[in-house]
Amino acid sequence: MSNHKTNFLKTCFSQIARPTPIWLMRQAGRYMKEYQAVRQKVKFLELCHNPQLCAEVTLTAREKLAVDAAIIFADILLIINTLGIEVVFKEPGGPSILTPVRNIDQINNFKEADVLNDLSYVFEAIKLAKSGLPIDIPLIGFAGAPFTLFCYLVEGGSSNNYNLAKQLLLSNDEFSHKLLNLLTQITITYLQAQIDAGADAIQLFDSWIGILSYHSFQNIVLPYLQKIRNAFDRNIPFIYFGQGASHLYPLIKSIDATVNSIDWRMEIMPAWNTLGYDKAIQGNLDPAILLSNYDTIKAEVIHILNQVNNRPGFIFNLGHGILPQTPFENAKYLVDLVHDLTS
Ligand code: 1CP
Repeated sequence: MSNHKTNFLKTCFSQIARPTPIWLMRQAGRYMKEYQAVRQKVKFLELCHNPQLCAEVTLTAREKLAVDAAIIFADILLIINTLGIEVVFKEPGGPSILTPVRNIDQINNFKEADVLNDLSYVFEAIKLAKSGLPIDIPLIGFAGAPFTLFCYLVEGGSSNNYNLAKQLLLSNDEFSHKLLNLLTQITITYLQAQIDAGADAIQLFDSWIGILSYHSFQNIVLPYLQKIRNAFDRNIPFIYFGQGASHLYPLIKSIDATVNSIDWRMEIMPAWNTLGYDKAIQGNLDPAILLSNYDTIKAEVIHILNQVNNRPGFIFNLGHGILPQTPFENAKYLVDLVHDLTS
């Protein structure tokens, strides 16, 4: 971690910092014309495998928005290549795994993961992005959480309800624990290598965790999340994002993340109260608000800031990824407004 304590890093540790730091989940993406121009030239996976381009896309989004942190351009599904599983990104349609994983023999036949070597292009991209960032702007590394990766592996892609993944999780202990354990191990190696390459903070994306009941989450998945968290130095901010997970907050609190990143479904203060005021919180503007107009955006931002009421440890963000149809001006307006209102 850089010694230079930036607003973002200070806020992760609940220290006073003004103005309020802001970055936007999925800030490099389709809504930005510079990103579209890169994607005209290369397919998504080619982009991911090209460290120069990943660094460029990371830095451009950071600069154009003037946000307080950059997030390395990559994808949560790249890691499954280390197991010998191929994923393609359809346009449109999203990720697709050619051979979904549904029985234990498949797990036994996975390639032995060589995370450092197989994902070297990500670490290279981190080094390049770091060297291009201003000294006071940190870089966030990230990975998908074990259950969210489990969902994609079992279903073979996106799903409306992840019922198949849930069915296997709840009915086949041997399969589930074998897969979750493996995903946990490679995720720890992956995130540590991102830190070693220069990432100042790490975020774990658990996009589909909200489909689990309190009891299933507690019994089956939570120990893996605790294991990942405990593998990291407490001086590196560890951010956990669970989507649709407000019913799980009493358990998520026990992960002891430095920062809890929350979606837009619940008001921020009751969420913070449950997750613990001693931990920082990140969120939680509904990304759909950015499809409206300046007046509506302003009213929602004021609503959030009024509740937070200058309590230290608040990082402004969206409650989920920015939508591809978002007008760039609206995203920029949001960032400038949060800075203006809190400086
Ligand atoms: O250019 C394109 O058409 C591809 C769209 C795209 C992009 C821009 C995908 C495919 N992935 C990404 C990059 C990405 N993915 C980033 C870096 C960009 C940035 O933040 O600046 C990050 C952090 C992710 C993380 C990610 N990928 C998540 C977790 C966050 C979330 O949105 O919940 C998930 C679930 C994915 C899987 C994935 N990859 C791509 C898509 C369209 C999806 C979502 C599919 C689905 O909804 O199931």
